[in-house]
Amino acid sequence: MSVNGKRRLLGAAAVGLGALGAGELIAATQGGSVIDGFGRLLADTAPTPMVEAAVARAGRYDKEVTRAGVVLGAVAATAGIAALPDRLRGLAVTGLGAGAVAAALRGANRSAAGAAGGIAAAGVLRAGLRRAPGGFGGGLLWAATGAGLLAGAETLIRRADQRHADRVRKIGPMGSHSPIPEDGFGTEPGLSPLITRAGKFYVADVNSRPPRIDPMQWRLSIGGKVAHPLRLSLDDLAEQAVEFDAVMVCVHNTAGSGRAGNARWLGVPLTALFAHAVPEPGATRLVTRAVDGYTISLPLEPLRTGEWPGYLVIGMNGEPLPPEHGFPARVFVPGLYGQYTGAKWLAALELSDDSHVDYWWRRGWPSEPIWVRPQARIDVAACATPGFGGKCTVAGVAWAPPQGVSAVEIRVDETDWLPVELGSEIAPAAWRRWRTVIDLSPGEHTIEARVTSRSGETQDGNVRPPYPLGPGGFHSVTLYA
Ligand SMILES: Nc1nc2c(c(=O)[nH]1)N[C@H]1C(S)=C(S)[C@@H](COP(=O)(O)O)O[C@H]1N2
Ligand SMILES: [Mo]
Repeated sequence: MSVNGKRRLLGAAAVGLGALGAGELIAATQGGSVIDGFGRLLADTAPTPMVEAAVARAGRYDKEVTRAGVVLGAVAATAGIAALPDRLRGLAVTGLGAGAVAAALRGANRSAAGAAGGIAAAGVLRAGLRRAPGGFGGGLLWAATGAGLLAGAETLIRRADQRHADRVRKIGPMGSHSPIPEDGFGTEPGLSPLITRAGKFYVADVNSRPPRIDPMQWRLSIGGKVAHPLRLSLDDLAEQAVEFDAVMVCVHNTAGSGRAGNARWLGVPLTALFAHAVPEPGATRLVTRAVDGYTISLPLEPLRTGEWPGYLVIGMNGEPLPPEHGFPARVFVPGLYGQYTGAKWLAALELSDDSHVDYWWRRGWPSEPIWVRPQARIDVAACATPGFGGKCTVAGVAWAPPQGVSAVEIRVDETDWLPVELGSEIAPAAWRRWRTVIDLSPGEHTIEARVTSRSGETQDGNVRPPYPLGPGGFHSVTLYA
């Protein structure tokens, strides 16, 4: 490519950054976001193998990586447009602009006003590309302005999210003031607390940022194939809520990773809701519908009878659900993986027949809910005098919801499995802490852990990827004794 050609592409890329910055800032003033919308578009349309690879690599930074990917993608797309023949360029700019508007309407905080950001981005893009960017200095100015506008937009969005989170917290305590549960282990450096604080609890969803739902306006509608449709406020729900302890696990939680958390939840038993709404004959599925257009559906019968105890959850660890964990309400059936257990940010519960098609099914995941595969995680593996061998502490958490954990064992260098001490069980569906002290010879050792559930199932060591039935394999760490 000629020097001029390269310069033109770089100049166009700079214009792209400027246009995106302008659009994002305008969208942010209207409560929306072009970038989050494009991120959601990506999550909704990327082929499943690509999503799986991205989740595996990005880990807990998946949202940041998605947003950065959108910015890079927009910049690359503008450079690509500049390389097009003149007659196609106008068309491509219009296409990208339309994409930006569609994206702004798609984000978790979909706002019609936010679409103004998309329109602005398209306008700036068109004008900027028409006038050949004025050489190196001009390109730099576009890029710097774009970066500045993006930073401004990010600040506005963060402030709005913070204000919303503060408002949610001010709703006040949710649940009894029952003391924090104890398992007899106290605190141990490096060992997960029995209850995962909201700020430490993993966040997994298809959005870049949580929707901001106004607690005063919000009502949950329970409808579809029911004899008595209901519309309930947060206060109505709080009256009937009970507390329960349970671990929530993402299907992407491979051995040893942190996509699992244990909390004291507050929720209305689904059996009580169904008793009020009265399902009609022909209702076979409970569709949990979120404000962001996401749905998860569950078979109705086991939930109606209580065979699977499910809850409409409104509180977490004594507080309202934080925005990122689904404020104002979510459905949770302990023992089912997060992506099957019910939607966060509920708009409606709908009883339907089998014709409903779920978000994940379209993406190739099984339609039957997947139960959490029992797993033991090693949080601590440390020796008193590294280099000299001797006493080493190994500790962690294990879960087997909903039946509960009956035993955890570890093994050193693939020798015999050894039992460990268990903390007391606060609830079968919750995680259980474990620890042991072993004597090791000086040098490097491999430690593995496995759990046995109360139903008698012992974790096997077969390594499986999360897709399509949940991950498998032992958590294994290397310890220098
Ligand atoms: N509305 C909505 N609900 C959702 C999701 C989502 O993307 N959108 N993701 C599900 C998945 S995959 C998981 S693992 C859990 C995660 O809940 P958490 O973020 O509170 O840990 O929420 C579930 N509920
Ligand atoms: Mo998940």
